[in-house]
Amino acid sequence: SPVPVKGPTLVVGLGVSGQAIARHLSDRSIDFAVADTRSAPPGLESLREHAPQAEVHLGPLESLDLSRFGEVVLSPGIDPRQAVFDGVRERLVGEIALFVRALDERQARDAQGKRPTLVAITGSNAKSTVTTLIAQMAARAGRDVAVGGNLGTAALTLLREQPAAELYVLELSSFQLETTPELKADVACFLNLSEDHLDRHDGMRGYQAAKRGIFRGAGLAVINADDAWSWPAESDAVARVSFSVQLGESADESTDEAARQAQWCLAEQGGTLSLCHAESGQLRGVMPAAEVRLAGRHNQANALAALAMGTAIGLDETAMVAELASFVGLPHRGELIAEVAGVRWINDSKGTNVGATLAAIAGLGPTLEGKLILLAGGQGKGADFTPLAAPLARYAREAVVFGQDAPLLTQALADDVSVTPVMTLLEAMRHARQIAQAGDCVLLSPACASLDQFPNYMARGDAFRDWVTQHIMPGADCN
Ligand code: UMA
Ligand code: ADP
Repeated sequence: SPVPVKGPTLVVGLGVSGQAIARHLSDRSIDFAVADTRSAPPGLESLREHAPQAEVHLGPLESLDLSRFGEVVLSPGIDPRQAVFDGVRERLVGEIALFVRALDERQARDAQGKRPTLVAITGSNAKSTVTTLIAQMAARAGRDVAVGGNLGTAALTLLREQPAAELYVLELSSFQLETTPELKADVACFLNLSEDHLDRHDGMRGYQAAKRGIFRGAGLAVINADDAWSWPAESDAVARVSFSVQLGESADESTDEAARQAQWCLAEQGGTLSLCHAESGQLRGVMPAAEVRLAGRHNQANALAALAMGTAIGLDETAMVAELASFVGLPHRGELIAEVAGVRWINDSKGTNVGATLAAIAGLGPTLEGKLILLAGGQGKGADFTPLAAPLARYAREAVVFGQDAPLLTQALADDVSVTPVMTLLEAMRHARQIAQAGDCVLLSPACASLDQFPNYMARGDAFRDWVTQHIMPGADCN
């Protein structure tokens, strides 16, 4: 769509996205300025190198006259609801809007009107896992695939560095989707929704509405039959395929009916629990569930989502199954660090909200001979921790809670499970070592952000891995 107002483009934010946006505009000789509220944003030096002519504004946006700009392109870390944008609201877009426009332009230039395939994934949890999985399936099936978005490499950087890719796979956050007028994905997958980022969205409904943006202009919606929050709105007229890991009846009638109708599901095939595909009323086993390398029921859901997407874009099933049998997952997501004296130590530091930690407990709990020792805590972002109480009562020996919101966790859990509050992750690990018995699993899945005690979730997971490697693994000292 054409830019409505004349004037240079304003790029807001100079992080990973802002730098990619600036490059993209430079490449097209589009006149632009950059603003960042930070005094020393990460991309400043590189911008001065490749676009020395660009005007740069650092500090509060209020001191900038926004009316002299045309389009205003926001980085995802910038909240578009801020009053400072009131006068330019209809001119706000995000990086992904520019990405879609570039695909449009490319298609218009192509002699055959060809357009690369776009697969997009959103949800509160499992985005990175499923995005990586579908991209690796595609690579294994021989596709020239580019993968990124919220996962790490900005979408516009992919376009620049892999311009000839036939398939773009993007992980998209609610922040990226709310500034994308129409994504036009060939396949748009909404994995699940649970409380997160409620500080940036107007409650669960607002958060859901932002994520539903993934369906705008989509060819096919891949949705979770077991999570009604992931379903398109009535007004989203879009074809859909769904996946389910529900076995039998549940407490929720609306998802019961949806689960029965899911095209991708779990079922017994010849006495073996299998990932199955229902085609024209016939259920066919695609692979035994136990052969999916990633552990737990939640990862079987992820596998089904990837199969649904891969099938929709015509990937070879043998390649997809081979990938599912070998993909060991990403670091910090249910990552097995050690198994010593019958005790497994698992790093799920990316479990930064209650939904992720619930999935990890429900996924691992039933597989244990012993009990779970959960290490949780940090910044809870205002979430309600009480949903953790019932699964912990069932599977846990103890919850060891640390960090800023340890008192809130204790309050929410102590009636149902034994809780030990400590100050730090280090103390939590030491305590876990003392109480663990053979058959147990020590699970770091904090249900919280790490920022009170660590630079990010990766540093938190690294601290866990390093300590386990040094103090638990054979040959380690015993301090
Ligand atoms: N910031 C300012 N002032 C500014 C601009 C940014 O203070 O003017 C702050 C933001 O509030 C934020 C930080 O700087 O705390 C980074 O913001 P950004 O918009 O510059 O972020 P990028 O570096 O462009 O990275 C973004 C995504 N980050 C966010 O959405 C916050 C990255 O996802 C993503 O990998 C990258 O684009 C490429 O697409 C990270 C993330 O944490 C991993 N995402 C959230 C999540 O997964 O939960 C949504
Ligand atoms: P995201 O990119 O959405 O944060 P990740 O793939 O990084 O997702 O995984 C984040 C967390 O979600 C991990 O802690 C993981 O254990 C948990 N998780 C994985 N699969 C699921 C699922 N199907 N439902 C809920 N949580 C899940």
